[in-house]
Amino acid sequence: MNLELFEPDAIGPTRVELGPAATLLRGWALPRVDALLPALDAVLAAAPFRHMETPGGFRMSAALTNCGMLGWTSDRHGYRYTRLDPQTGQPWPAMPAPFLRLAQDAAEAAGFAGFRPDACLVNRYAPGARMSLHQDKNERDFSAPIVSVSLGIAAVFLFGGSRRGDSARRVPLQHGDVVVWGGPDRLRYHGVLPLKDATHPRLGAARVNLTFRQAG
Ligand SMILES: O=C(O)CCC(=O)C(=O)O
Repeated sequence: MNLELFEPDAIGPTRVELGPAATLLRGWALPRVDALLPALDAVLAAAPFRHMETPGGFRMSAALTNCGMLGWTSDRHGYRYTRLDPQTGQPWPAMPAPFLRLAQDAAEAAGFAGFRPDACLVNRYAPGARMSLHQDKNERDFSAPIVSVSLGIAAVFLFGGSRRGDSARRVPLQHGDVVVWGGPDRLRYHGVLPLKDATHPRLGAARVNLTFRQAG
C-alpha cells in the first residue's frame, strides 16, 4: 500500500501521502476553525446553500454555494464556472481572508507554493448525502492543485485513479482535515461515500467541505 505516515511531533498533525502529489494533512485546519466558521456564516448570508440539478436531471444530494471570483454551478445545460450566483444574480461573495490564507498555506505545506485560488466551492452534506466519483475538469488549466477542507461530521473520501474504473482508496476524513492534490494526481477521480448519521458539536448533523481551485 502506498502509505507513509509522519508524526512531526507528539501532538502535531499527521501527514499521509495519498499519491506522488496528493497529501492528507490530518487536523491541519483545526487551529483555524474559529476564524473559518464566522467567515462561512457571512458567505452563507449572501449566497445560501441550494441543491443544484445535474445535466442528467438529478438533484445533487449535497447542497452547495460558492465564494470567490468564480463559482461552480450545475444545471440541465452542464457544469461550469460563473461570475454571478444564478440564484441572486449577484457576484458570488468574495473569498474571506481566512479561507484564502488557509488554502494557500495548506497548498504550500503540501508542496504547492504560489497557489492562487479564485474559486471556493462549499458543499454541505447531511447524513445520507454523497458525491459520486468524478474528475475536476471545469478549470481552465490543471497546473494548480486542489485544496479540500473538511469540517463537521466524518466522511469517507474516495480517491481513485485517472480512470473511472480504477479502484478507489477509502480515506476517512474528520473535522479539520485537509486534502491537497495536484501535479500528476490532479485529475484523479474522487468522491464521497454516503455520510453516516452523526452530530458535530460545532456544525450539527452536517459536513461542510471547502474546495479551493484556480479555475479562471
Ligand atoms: O466533499 C468532498 O470531500 C469532495 C468534494 C468534491 O469532490 C468536489 O466538490 O468536487
